[in-house]
Amino acid sequence: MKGRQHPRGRFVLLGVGMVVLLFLGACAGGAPEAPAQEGAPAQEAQEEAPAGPTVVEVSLTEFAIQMPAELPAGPIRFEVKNDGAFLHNIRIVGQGLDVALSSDLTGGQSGTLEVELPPGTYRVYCPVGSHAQRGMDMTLTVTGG
Ligand SMILES: [Cu+2]
Repeated sequence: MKGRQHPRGRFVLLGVGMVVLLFLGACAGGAPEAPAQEGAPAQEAQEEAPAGPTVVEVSLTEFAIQMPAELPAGPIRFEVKNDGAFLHNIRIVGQGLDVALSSDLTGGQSGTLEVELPPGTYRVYCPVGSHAQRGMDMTLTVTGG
């Protein structure tokens, strides 16, 4: 009944190991790796016209915002489509910026939002009703510079 090992030490070690792995992973992830998105041919446009804005397709539904969570810094044109039935909008807040579509989109409607995003972290959400609480809320990381 004596000398029973406390398992906690091992769990702490495991936790530290995972943090180190995550850190290494974050450092190694420097290459622009396009997040796999269904049917979004966003890469071709970048190669043909490096000077133009990055075009990002955004799909709004009940209740989710579908778009990449990471984008390169610079001019970005968000092509926003309401693929749901409710009214939706998109608001981007961070780094001193606070932009949204000038009017909410009805179901099926599209809108364009052009904005120059410096590197940093932004909150992207739908300002309509309680849609953000219900899931239309995400963090956008803008990289590079
Ligand atoms: Cu909404």
